[in-house]
Amino acid sequence: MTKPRLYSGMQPSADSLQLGNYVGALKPWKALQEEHDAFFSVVDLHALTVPQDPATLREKIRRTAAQYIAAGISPEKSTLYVQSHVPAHTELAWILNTITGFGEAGRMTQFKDKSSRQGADATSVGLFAYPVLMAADILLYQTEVVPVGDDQRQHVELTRDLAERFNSRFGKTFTIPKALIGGDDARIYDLQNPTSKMSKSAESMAGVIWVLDEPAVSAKKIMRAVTDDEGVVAYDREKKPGVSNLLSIYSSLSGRAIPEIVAEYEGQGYGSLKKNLAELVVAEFGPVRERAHELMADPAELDRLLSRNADRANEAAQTTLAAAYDAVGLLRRG
Ligand code: AQP
Repeated sequence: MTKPRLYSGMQPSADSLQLGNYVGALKPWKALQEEHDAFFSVVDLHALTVPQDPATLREKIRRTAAQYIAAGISPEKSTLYVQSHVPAHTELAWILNTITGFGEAGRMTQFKDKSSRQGADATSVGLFAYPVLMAADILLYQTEVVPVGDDQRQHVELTRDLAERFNSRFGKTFTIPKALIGGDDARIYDLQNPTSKMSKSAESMAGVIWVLDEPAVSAKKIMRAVTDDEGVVAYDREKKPGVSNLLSIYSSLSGRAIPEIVAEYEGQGYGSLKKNLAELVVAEFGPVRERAHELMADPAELDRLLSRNADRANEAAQTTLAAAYDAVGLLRRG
């Protein structure tokens, strides 16, 4: 029996991925690749929707790919490639742009958030069209399952709407994908600002745990995480966002349920919870960091591996792109 097709990606927008990317994406991807025909992309074209430094972007793309592999994404079991190596992404995005309403794209909350933070002058058409490129990413592979964080739910809904619209106007061309959204526990918040999600582009790095951080640096950040004055280890997102976030991280890395962890730390202050969590993070990321550095030490081999995977992705993508071009009535090259 063929495995269901799965697609997901991450932006190479920093030197290292952060703990939220690891818990919310990489860890579930690793498990999902066993039961799916998975495509995992380093979505470099998406990263260009906000300013990037050309001198460092190339390196960030390699580093992101290396971290995928180091965290357990297998380039043999899965197709692990760089988005810009498969031109069909932007070609299909153009077709989808022509069936996307201006108002519809303008309602995307991520666009509204990012554009209001940046101001109108710094906001590009690329940022506006980001969700349409994401729809193309997904639809190109006849994807059934899209594992993403809750913040991406609206974009997958738009993808479904565009696929249904295209199929009803031009005939069945695309599979209608479904989002696979992690639970609330899978969302990780900034350690210094525990009501904002942990993010690669956070204003301050003090509350962000990087996968490639030195162990002592990660441990220090955890020991300094914002909590509250109560001194009671309990899970309550509203009243105790800092402690609840530490518990979520603990639970997702240890695989243990939150109530069990709460019971273990009953009657103890936050110190021992933080100390043990720091040890967990260091133990989890140590081997990932080591493997990522090994891979990054041989960029030529990493590039070859990405190129082989891009060939596989190109093959699958070309079939869908040709079908979409035919459906809208473009002339095939003779
Ligand atoms: N804090 C988080 N908790 C859980 N999951 C998270 N993800 C990101 N942050 C958290 C998940 O990581 C995947 C890749 O995200 P992305 O790189 O495409 O962009 P993002 O979601 O915007 O992540 P960042 O780190 O905040 O990047 P920047 O700063 O570049 O925008 C997604 O599946 C996401 O849900």
